[in-house]
Amino acid sequence: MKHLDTKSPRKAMVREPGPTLRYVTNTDGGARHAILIDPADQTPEMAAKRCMAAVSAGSSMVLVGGSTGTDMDNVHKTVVAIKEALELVTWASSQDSELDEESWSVPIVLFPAGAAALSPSADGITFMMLMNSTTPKFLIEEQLAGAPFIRQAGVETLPMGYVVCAPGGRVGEVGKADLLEADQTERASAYAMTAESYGFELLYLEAGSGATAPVSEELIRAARNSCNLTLVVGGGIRDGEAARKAVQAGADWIITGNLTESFDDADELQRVLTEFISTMNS
Ligand code: 1GP
Repeated sequence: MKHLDTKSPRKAMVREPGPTLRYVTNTDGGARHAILIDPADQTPEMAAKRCMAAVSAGSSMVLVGGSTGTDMDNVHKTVVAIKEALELVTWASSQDSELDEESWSVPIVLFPAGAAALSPSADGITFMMLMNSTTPKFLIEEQLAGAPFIRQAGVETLPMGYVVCAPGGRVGEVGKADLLEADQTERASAYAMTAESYGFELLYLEAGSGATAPVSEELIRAARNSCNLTLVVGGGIRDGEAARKAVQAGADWIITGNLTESFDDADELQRVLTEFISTMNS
């Protein structure tokens, strides 16, 4: 094998993990919760209000995205509104020794349907391959279309394998996914090994937004035992007990979308999520 000259300019191009990837993959403190905001379902103001409630309840990341109805305009406006709200409270807490500045400083990460729904203002993007899609569109084409914009904007990429499990919902349909059934543990293992071999850092097991049943514990456990990736689980998780089961099976991150969107009142949402996160980690 030919060795690279260490003085070559290529050496300078070796990419170190950025701050968002380091934050997301640091699992020392146990499992964490992230709120998923779909810009097609709410105004940027309502999104910001829900995020503030979620972060004060202990959520550790904001994902922004949705399978349908998102575009550059609504995604960007939503990211900016959330960012401004969180920055304001981070600044306020830096002026007040009673408040914890760190806990407000959570990343806003794009979770895009494709290259046409991005924002240059996000802290990161789940740069993903929908690994069990049957169409090149979600295996490589959207990624090719989006990469130049992402590089130009300087948005940090979080390399992620994305696997849609039954029932799969809208994302399963749109993504033309060959769904993993609840007992297909060997397939889950193979996807986990493949994701790790590709050099991805995260693996997301998705049951689909609003799924009637979340990803099975068997699939989560099979993936957990087959790789060292940061394991993200979402879709159909409506209460802390379901989240706790996913965490016990090996999930590092629990994502909820619908649960959060069912509350307009910030105080109520904060109460529900505080309880959710406490049960999840019990
Ligand atoms: C969807 O996994 C997420 O991509 C969240 O699903 O809306 O069912 O919480 P829910």
